[in-house]
Amino acid sequence: MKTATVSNHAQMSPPTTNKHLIRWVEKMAELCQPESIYWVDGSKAEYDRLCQELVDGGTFIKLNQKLWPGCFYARSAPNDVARVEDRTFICSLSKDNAGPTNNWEDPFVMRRKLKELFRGAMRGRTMYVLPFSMGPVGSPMSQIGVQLTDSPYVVVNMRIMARIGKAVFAEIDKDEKRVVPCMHTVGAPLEPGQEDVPWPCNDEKYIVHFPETREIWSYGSGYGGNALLGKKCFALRIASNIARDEGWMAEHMLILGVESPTKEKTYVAAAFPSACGKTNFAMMIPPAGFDGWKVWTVGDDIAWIKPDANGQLHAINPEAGFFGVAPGTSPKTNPNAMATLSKNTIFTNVALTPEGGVWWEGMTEAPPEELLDWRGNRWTPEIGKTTGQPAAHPNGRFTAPASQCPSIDPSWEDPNGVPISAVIFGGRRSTTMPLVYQAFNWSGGVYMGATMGSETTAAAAGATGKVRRDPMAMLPFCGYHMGDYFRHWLKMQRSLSATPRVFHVNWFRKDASGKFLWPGYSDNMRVLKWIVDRVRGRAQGKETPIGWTPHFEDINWAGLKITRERLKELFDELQTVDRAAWRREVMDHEELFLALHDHLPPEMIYERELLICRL
Ligand code: TSX
Ligand code: MN
Repeated sequence: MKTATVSNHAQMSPPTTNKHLIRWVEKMAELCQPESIYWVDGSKAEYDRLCQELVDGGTFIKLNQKLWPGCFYARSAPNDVARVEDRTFICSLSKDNAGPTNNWEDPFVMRRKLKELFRGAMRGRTMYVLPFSMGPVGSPMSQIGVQLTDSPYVVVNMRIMARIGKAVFAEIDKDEKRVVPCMHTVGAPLEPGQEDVPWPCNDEKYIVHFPETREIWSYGSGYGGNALLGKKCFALRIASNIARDEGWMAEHMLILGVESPTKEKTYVAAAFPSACGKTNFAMMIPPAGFDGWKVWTVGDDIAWIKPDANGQLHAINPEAGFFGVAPGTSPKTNPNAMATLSKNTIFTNVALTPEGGVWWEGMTEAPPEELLDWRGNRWTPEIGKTTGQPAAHPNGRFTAPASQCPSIDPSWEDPNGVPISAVIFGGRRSTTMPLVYQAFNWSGGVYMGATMGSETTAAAAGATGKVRRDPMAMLPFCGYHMGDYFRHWLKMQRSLSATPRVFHVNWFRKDASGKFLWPGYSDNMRVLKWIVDRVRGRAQGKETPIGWTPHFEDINWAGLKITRERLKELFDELQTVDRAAWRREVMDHEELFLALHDHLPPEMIYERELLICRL
């Protein structure tokens, strides 16, 4: 077998002494039959070379380097644009351990199926051996994986999203650290002489997790969460299993730090379902009237949270970049994201301008006169209007280094993480849910997270405006039974000297005429400050049946150009706890609980009874 097809690259012997790793690579190469094996060193030179090869092969377009320095543009195949939840499997030994919210297949049956699929799947391609660390290299909270992939697009994206290469091999060799093996193929072998396509993939897709043996096998997709295996597959589905066994938490949460004018720093972690603006919140800039306040970004998607020796929770962001949804991102909605993606960024499935720049819906007020859309077809505002087709795919993405974010927290790579004082849950709810309320205690907070939901938007499939339950925003990402996951959350309290305070926010409540009541974005700082003040024991809470809510006077309204009277009216409408609506809400919780009944912790039933009584 040949090694290293990467141009002008001398063959290296494996840059690791780990015999298990070398033997596994050999075994997998025998199965997948790649034309060559390439051990990824993670260097900038290697990255540049791979990007050039992707340009030469037609996968990448190099953007105008004056406008977008270091940036590349890719279009995926139209049948490979998002995660495939119905093709995602948790193959635990017992079906019961996967629970009713995951697809399950017998691990022996699935292994046989995967062997079949992977046999010869990399023919004509290079198999990259890609070592990665989720979390800073060497941090006691980090975890290591090695992904074997036949996609150079994956390698260059992973270099932004994780710590990869030589330093990780060194870490593996240091103390024979446990490594999570991650198999990935786009499932498009090349016969001799067959020409490649810009985005190889397979109609048949499998995203498979073996929680007991901590393995990931991904077949047929080159896109995002299906292919960058460190992210959703490892850092959430596999890590949630590791975390349960080891007494910590792997959560679908952003992490941010709030700095006050006195330089006091308070970190919070927040879970929101998709389409709620998680990245925008993580990078928020306080509004006028908040002089001296600053929001620092630690992460925008995943938090690994662990109690320290004193029973204080500490969190790391296991990622090194942002894989963010582009549409809707603009200098108005998220200036920090725009600065982050201004250079050294990979864009996928957005639109291309004639000048060699990128564009997406919501980036500017008016669209450019002419574009190539995410499929590569000519697009004008006129064509968009008549066809109803957007220029950028709604799930079009940027892959950008976190280090480029102007609000990146000075401690974002602290190997011990940052101390977490509050957990925030949220959803997109046009009714019922107030702007903000605080749970009475930890188990009330777990109930709050377990029952959270979000209204479906036009961007997702299915009926628009229906509340879909998404416990802790983990429905597609929890690698075991959701009922056991709630139990784990409850159990965490025992290893903590002080539990974080738990809050629920809703930026999306509407008035009777269907207008958003809350301006959102920067103004969310007003809510965040109340949360910090509550955590610090400085702000009053008003007791309601559902939890504590702020008094009007406890929110900083400085800088808003609305009369005090109108503001008070608005606030009262935003904070209304409509008992009738809430009784319906609690009835609705039963549906989820019935599905999980045999694993549901009794505390959840108890919390529900308490809530019903208070209503
Ligand atoms: O990200 C959002 N956030 C969080 C910001 C820190 N979005 C976008 C959601 C889709 C990803 C929001 N949309 C937010 C919000 O707080 N709020 C809204 C709803 C909204 C939309 C438009 C307006 C107001 C609210 N426009 C005007 O008031 C003019
Ligand atoms: Mn996410």
